[in-house]
Amino acid sequence: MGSIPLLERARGVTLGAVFGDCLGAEFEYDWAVNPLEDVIKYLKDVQNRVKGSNSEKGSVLYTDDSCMTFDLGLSLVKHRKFEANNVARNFSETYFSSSSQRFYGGNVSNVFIELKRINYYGDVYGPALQQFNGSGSYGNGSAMRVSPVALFHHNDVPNIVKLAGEQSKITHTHPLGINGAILQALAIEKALSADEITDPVLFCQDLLEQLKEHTTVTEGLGVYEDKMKKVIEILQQDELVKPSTINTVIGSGVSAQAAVPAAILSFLYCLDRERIPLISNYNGMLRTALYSVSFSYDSDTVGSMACAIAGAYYGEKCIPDEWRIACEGADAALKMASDLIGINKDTNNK
Ligand code: R7I
Ligand code: MG
Ligand code: MG
Repeated sequence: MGSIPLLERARGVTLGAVFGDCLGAEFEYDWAVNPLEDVIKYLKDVQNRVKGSNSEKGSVLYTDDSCMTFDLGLSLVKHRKFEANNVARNFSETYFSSSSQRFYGGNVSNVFIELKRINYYGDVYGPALQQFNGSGSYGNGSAMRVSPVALFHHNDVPNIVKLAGEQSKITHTHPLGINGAILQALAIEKALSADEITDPVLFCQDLLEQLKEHTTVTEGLGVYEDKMKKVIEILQQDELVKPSTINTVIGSGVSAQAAVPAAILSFLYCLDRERIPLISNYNGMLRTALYSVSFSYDSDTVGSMACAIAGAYYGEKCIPDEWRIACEGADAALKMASDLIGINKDTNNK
């Protein structure tokens, strides 16, 4: 994969994030008898629809995952640095202008209401601290939107970790929420920097080591240690691991400690083309997308995070043209990646 240019891979990250969200939104909490077959059918149906029509551009809508990714990424592009108050404003204003169609998390709206009340002024980290009687949210909402951080600070792991954590704290202050966002950002960065991943187990071990080395939030790290151990056990199994097993062993629901490891597993599990015979004729990006979405709990979010990691490795061209046309926000996502990588290059050249 080393031959794929950085820009193509960076654009694969943001397009992947939107693609996984759009594909997965159809299957959120949709328990089917044959989930993988259903996702394959939907993937093809949309492709056929686009081929037969000129009016399908942007017809598959994204959800809060992409809303918040744009809110964060476009603020980084505009200010060329992290401005917490501006990011808080973007999160909240987008929510109030579109919440009913975007399926935001159940409790995060309280943060947006309070941020609006203080007019995004002063301590914008305060409202999130009040969530869940003061323990903060461990929802996956701060991990699902983190991909711009890996592009903005590409090649700079300490700053990726710092910014992934800071942006989390605007809405998610629970240690599991913060470390989930950091782990997801590190996974994207690692995939973006990898020539060829020949040892998925080592990839997992390195990721966990990076998280432990760089995070300043040590509480609850054991939860991620346990989860990543389970991811490794699944990667080491010879027999096919069904989506239902992932749901039991790792989880794929709304918590960061389920969704982030599930996304990482999806990408790594599908590196081997032959592993899941039903999808062995698809490219690595699509294998990841189909498998991650088939877990069918928080499928838009697991799909979005898995495809952001896969996009970093395989690049933007692995996403079919028809889906690039169908996904709402695809062009904006590609432009955002180009802008973020441009800033990253400028910063590194200084
Ligand atoms: O994390 P968040 O932004 O939600 C993101 C998810 C993604 O799947 C999106 O696609 C969207 O569908 O929602 O929103 P939060 O409201 O902070 O957290 C989501 C849910 O996680 C909450 O509604 C709770 O059910 C659960 N949760 C908790 N439950 C108990 N105790 C999060 N933190 C806690 C907690 O501390
Ligand atoms: Mg969503
Ligand atoms: Mg979701």
